[in-house]
Amino acid sequence: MVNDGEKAQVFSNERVGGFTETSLAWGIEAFGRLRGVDAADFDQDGNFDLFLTAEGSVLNLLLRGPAGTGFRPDVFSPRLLFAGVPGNRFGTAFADMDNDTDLDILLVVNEPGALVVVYENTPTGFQRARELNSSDPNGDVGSARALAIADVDNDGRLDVAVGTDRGRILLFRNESKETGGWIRIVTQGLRGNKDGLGTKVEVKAGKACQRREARAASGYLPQNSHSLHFGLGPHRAADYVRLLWPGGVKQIEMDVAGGQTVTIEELNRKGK
Ligand SMILES: [Ca+2]
Ligand SMILES: [Ca+2]
Ligand SMILES: [Ca+2]
Ligand SMILES: [Ca+2]
Repeated sequence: MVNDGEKAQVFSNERVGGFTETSLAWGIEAFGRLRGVDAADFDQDGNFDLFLTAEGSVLNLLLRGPAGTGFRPDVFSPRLLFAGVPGNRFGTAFADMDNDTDLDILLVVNEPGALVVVYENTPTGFQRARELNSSDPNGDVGSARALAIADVDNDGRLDVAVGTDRGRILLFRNESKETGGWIRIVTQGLRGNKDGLGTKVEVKAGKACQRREARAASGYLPQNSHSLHFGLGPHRAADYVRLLWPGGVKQIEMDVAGGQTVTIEELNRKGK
């Protein structure tokens, strides 16, 4: 959890109805003045990683997921860490914008000529790939704050909505020419958790094995589309989709065709 302009906190689910603060154990307590956060497994090693936006002269942070002892800074993407006008960085999201099976990073920067920048995930770190800016002829739309991801025109390419401090909502449609296959998963839980929030979803296609988690919100104030979007690169189907529901139920669907949104209902193990 990020508290606007303060330190981030980590709370561990004790599975007995309570949470304990464990910021110290995960090495998070050292980083102050943060604004936005997203968690995803960008390097596909099975551990969730964090990207945090910061205010003032504090650098943005890319932290690789816990390998036993806590999060550790990633040093391979210096331009991403320095990105944005100091004091004016807010929303962020991990998303596969080019459907090549790796997660890219979107970041509110509020630089002259760019409200948002897309950083592409490459073998040598995150590289600045493109800027999103308003083309509004009526002038200044304000400073970007929240950023949300959804495929609003359902063409398989993720689009971006941006909210500004003047109450404007800007929509940027993704019209990238060369994008790979894709599949989108909607989790539908049984009983109390109808949206299946907290479900871990793994999609395997060729060599790429991607993991996501069904969530309600992340970034800075927004809520992304609830569906989980996976780029498939050259593949047109997933070899399998594996789910771990919050209640512990495991489920696997084999050979799921891509190019579509697939709603997966939680298996009813109790038969009622
Ligand atoms: Ca990771
Ligand atoms: Ca990508
Ligand atoms: Ca890439
Ligand atoms: Ca789209």
